[in-house]
Amino acid sequence: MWITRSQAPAADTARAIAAAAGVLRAAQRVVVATGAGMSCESGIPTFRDALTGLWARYDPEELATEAAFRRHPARVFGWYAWRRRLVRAATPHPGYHALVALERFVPELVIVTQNVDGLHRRAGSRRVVELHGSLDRFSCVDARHPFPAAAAPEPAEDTECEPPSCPECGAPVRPDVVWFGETLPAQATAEAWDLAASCQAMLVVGTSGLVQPAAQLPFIARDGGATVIEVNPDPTDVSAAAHIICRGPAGVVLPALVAALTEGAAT
Ligand code: BJW
Repeated sequence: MWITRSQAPAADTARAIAAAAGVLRAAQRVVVATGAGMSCESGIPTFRDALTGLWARYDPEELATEAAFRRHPARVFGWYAWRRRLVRAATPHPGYHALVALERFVPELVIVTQNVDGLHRRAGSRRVVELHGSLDRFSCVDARHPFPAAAAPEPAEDTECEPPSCPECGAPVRPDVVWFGETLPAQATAEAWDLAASCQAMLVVGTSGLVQPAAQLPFIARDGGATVIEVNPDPTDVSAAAHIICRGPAGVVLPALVAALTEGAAT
């Protein structure tokens, strides 16, 4: 993979990338744990970036709850419709394609993501565990009856939007994501926890490590003997668990990591 001079990582990051490549080369099972920063360079704001436009006056942590949806269904449904539009307009950046390429170098590679944007699957990653649900699925707020995505309203404007009603029970329909105070999907959680405890390397990309229980994953991997590698331009709560820290954006560091593995494979 070709890296231009402007995309080349700084010298200390380049050293960390070389060390990370050595760890990945020796690993049988690798988990890539991703958060909102993974999608930043695709034009999707992180969860904790300040909101813009109509949503600027709201705190995302106060919109991402069932209580907020029940109090202001049109506001919360409209916010998610706006985010779905951003995601549909986005394309996976080179870091996503690098994670697909990484599958060639590792016997078993699994992505465990907190993201709800579906970009890993769109890029072509084969094994993706979604911990916080998906923007593309819907269910009613009371019984969680599934609701077809094709029937969900898609406002063309950045606006509040009344949610549809469940055809089975009449309750308002919500996005099938995991809000604060809700439990994570049981099967995805069990799989992620097993993988974290049994991998030889965990690459943690673009998460602040603030949100539980996903924030435990790097610590579980470390306790299980894995080498933890962080990819993030800024220090985070994950940094304490990391053996190797690649300070830089995912769209630069991940392609450089694949380039280092490719060069190593050629020699
Ligand atoms: C780049 C970059 C570039 C920038 N390249 N990087 C224990 C202690 C304290 C609190 C709790 C606890 N246990 C549970 C809680 C409560 C709560 C919680 O964790 N709160 C914290 C805020 C304190 N957790 C929950 O409620 C969870 N449920 C639960 O525990 O249930 C158990 C239970 C239930 C009932 C009763 C009792 C127990 C559920 C959490 C669900 C989180 N859901 C959300 C919303 C999903 C839908 C949506 O997107 O709207 O998930 S919240 C939000 O945060 C979203 C994200 O997936 C998640 C994580 O955010 P992430 O990915 O880390 O993003 P950011 O924005 O924080 O960080 C971005 C990073 O990218 C930064 O580091 C940048 O530097 C970096 N970056 N550019 C690489 N180019």
